[in-house]
Amino acid sequence: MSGQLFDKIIGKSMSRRSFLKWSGAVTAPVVVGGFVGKSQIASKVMAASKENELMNEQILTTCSTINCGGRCLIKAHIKDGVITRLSTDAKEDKFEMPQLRGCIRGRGYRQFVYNPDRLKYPMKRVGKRGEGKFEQISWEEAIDYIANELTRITKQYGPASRYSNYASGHSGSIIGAGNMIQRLFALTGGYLGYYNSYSSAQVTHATNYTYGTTQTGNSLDTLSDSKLIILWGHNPVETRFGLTDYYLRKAKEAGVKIVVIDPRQSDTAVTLADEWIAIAPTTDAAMMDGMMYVIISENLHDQTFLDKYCIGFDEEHMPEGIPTGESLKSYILGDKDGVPKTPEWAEKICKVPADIIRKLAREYATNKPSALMTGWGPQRQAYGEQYVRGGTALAAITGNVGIKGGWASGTGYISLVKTTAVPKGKNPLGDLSIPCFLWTDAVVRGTEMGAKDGVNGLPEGHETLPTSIKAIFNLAGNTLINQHSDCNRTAEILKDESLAELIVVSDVFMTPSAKFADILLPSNTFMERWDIGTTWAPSQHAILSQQCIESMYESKADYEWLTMLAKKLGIEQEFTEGKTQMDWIKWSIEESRKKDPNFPTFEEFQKMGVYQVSLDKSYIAFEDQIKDPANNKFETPSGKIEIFSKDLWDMNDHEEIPAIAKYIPSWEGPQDPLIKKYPLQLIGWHYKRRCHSTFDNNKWLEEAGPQVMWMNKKDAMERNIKDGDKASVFNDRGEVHIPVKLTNRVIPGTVAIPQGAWWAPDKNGIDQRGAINTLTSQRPSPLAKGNPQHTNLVEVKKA
Ligand SMILES: Nc1nc2c(c(=O)[nH]1)N[C@H]1C(S)=C(S)[C@@H](COP(=O)(O)OP(=O)(O)OC[C@H]3O[C@@H](n4cnc5c(=O)[nH]c(N)nc54)[C@H](O)[C@@H]3O)O[C@H]1N2
Ligand SMILES: Nc1nc2c(c(=O)[nH]1)N[C@H]1C(S)=C(S)[C@@H](COP(=O)(O)OP(=O)(O)OC[C@H]3O[C@@H](n4cnc5c(=O)[nH]c(N)nc54)[C@H](O)[C@@H]3O)O[C@H]1N2
Ligand code: SF4
Ligand SMILES: [Mo]
Repeated sequence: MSGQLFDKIIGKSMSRRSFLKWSGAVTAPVVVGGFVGKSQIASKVMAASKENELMNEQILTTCSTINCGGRCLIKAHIKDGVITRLSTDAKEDKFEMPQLRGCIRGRGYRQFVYNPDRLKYPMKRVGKRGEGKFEQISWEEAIDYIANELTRITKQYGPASRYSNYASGHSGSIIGAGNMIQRLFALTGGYLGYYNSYSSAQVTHATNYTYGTTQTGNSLDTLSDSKLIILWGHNPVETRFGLTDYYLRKAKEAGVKIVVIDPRQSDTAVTLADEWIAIAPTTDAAMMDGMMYVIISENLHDQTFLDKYCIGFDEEHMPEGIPTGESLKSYILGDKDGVPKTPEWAEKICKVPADIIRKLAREYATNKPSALMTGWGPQRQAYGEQYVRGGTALAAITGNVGIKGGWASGTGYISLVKTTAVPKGKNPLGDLSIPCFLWTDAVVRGTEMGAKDGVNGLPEGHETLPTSIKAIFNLAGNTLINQHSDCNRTAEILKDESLAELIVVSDVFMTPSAKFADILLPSNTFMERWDIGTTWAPSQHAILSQQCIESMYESKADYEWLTMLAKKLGIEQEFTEGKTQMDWIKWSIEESRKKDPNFPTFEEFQKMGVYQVSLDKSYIAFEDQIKDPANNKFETPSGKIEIFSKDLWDMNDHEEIPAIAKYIPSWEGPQDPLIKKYPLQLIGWHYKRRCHSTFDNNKWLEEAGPQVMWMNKKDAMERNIKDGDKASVFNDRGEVHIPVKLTNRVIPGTVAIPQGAWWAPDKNGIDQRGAINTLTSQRPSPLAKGNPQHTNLVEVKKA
């Protein structure tokens, strides 16, 4: 290896001896970032495991704390302080207590931890913002700089100018980086908070308006009790959603019919579905309206259920003071607007043939119990709220709520294992917060943003935020640019040093966001520290994320350097309460044991690795409300399922925020006149080869899932594009160059780019990697103020 390359890989602060010690851990050609053939990998891995059998290796159970949809048991095989290989859960697989087996991303974790491109020491920007030019500094210098700048900015603009950006790279844990910086802010005057997530803003708001809670999921064992499962814009074979993919497989084995509705024939559609229904993006609510028309006009709805548990289905069950003609039934039948929402009406919009809509509606209404599970892809849309409300309305009018084998639709959250996170503390600025998606606006025009922009908790007498954001802490996230919409606009905002005056980034790699840092800090990874990993949405287990190796290079856990910063600011004791990261883990375990006596002690947890709830008894959302309504009200204002929400009605924006679920033609949807200029709809999806942008730099995973754009053969032929051609994808916001995969797995008129590739603009600003957010919009959805990142119109030509 040349000396120069060696320096690049290890940085200055690591000795050649310690480099050699761990470099043997990964197959050498991969370490240096080169391509390695499959057979070569296989033979190396085999040789390595044979060797390990002969030697004394230590095996530690652990798990990641990235936001990947799952949370699996990983066993790190360690020899001389080096992880030589990984294996996963191999216990007996039982329906009530399944194996927690790692996916392909998890099998590649060593390529994350032992990647030569890791950030190795703290750095300070020397070039212009975003140029990516830095010089090495010491941790002390970094902490001094941050402390001084934070103090100056707080004096000059007040604590509301300090913001911790949404970042999910260290989440599903008890001591996440984002929470810890907010804890530090809270102890030093306060901060501007955020609500929502990039994942589920629209679904969370819409579900709450229907059910008064987001906890609408059943335990997943119940899927095998369904007669029909409709996976609407839901792709758990790639996205996991806890153990959803596992229990769907079990349901399929039990003979349950599965239908997938998606513009793409997703991996779930290929591997689990009996039927794939291709739909035009942004038009799901129209198809749902069409289904409701069939159900109502053929008298297949569950009137008894509606009368007893719901409000707003028909004119006889409306809240007081609402004019006639505003019920769901009136809208569907077209009583007021003269437009019955027939399957034929829907077909023209959503491209699904009317007879298929009719057939699915009948099947869903007459095969009880059935589960209509709405994924979150279609809610990450301009009017995603309507799709969610439509799903819950369908579940309610067919009486599929609160029964085993049914599914209430909506968010689908359920939490059977409760862990206790390190408290963020109380923000002295109270509830002052913005929807996380509007942070770029809060940098540019914070002082103009008020309630209509979704700002919460404004102090009395204030109509708008007291200041724009001036200090951004982006810890364990890539939403500073890559995962936020409209990279080009975001870059312009960040480059302007008169707007945000301090940007601190902590990451493992030089990501597109990291390049915009003023101070860039090297984080260690989950393998190098202690935590507790909790599962995703339907949560059934927690895993002790054990430290397996020492922190590499000069990297630190975010909690460690935040403790240094707290000390500098004179609040170390308040911040740490005298606890190390490990002490907090033990504290959390004791707190969790107070809530759940079955929660293991630290020693038990270390032995077991995982605390998993056995599904001997099913959990069904709203079971009590349905069985005993007199004593169990829904948590909505009316105490019923709100098919019509008076709260929404009172917002007085009936066009964009209707009180019932309605199809609203989307901007940048098929009915937007802009489609003449940009005739193709563009969506993204959460790809199996990445966790968002995490692992984009993993060569092994690129082999498993290359970054290509799906395009229907018909659209490609019209543009003279062949399979593998590089295409230019563009709209008014930007341009992306990406190879094309010709396929009939995507509906004509729609192209699909997997989200999360690292934005790589060339000197003309054209992204060369296939980063979809070059093309997405910062316009929020009306109710939730959520990200509409699957709502885009583009044109494509040969590059
Ligand atoms: N492999 C992997 N798994 C992940 C993640 C990851 O990055 N990688 N991320 C995790 C996180 S944080 C989240 S929030 C979840 C996200 O979970 P989801 O939001 O459910 O995932 P998406 O892939 O965005 O969307 C699901 C499906 O919706 C489809 N879709 C898009 N637009 C429309 C539409 O208008 N109508 C219909 N019917 N379908 C549409 C997409 O083609 C996709 O197949 O995934 C989690 N799991
Ligand atoms: N177009 C489009 N955009 C989307 C989406 C979409 O569907 N379409 N989905 C949205 C969704 S659902 C989400 S949740 C967001 C996710 O967006 P982000 O929250 O930004 O998630 P990642 O892209 O995974 O970035 C996590 C970063 O944390 C770093 N990291 C990993 N471990 C650690 C650690 O221990 N410490 C530190 N300091 N850093 C660490 C990783 O290297 C990575 O750079 O993206 C959103 N953006
Ligand atoms: S990336 Fe997520 S789903 Fe894959 S092994 Fe890790 S925790 Fe499991
Ligand atoms: Mo997400």
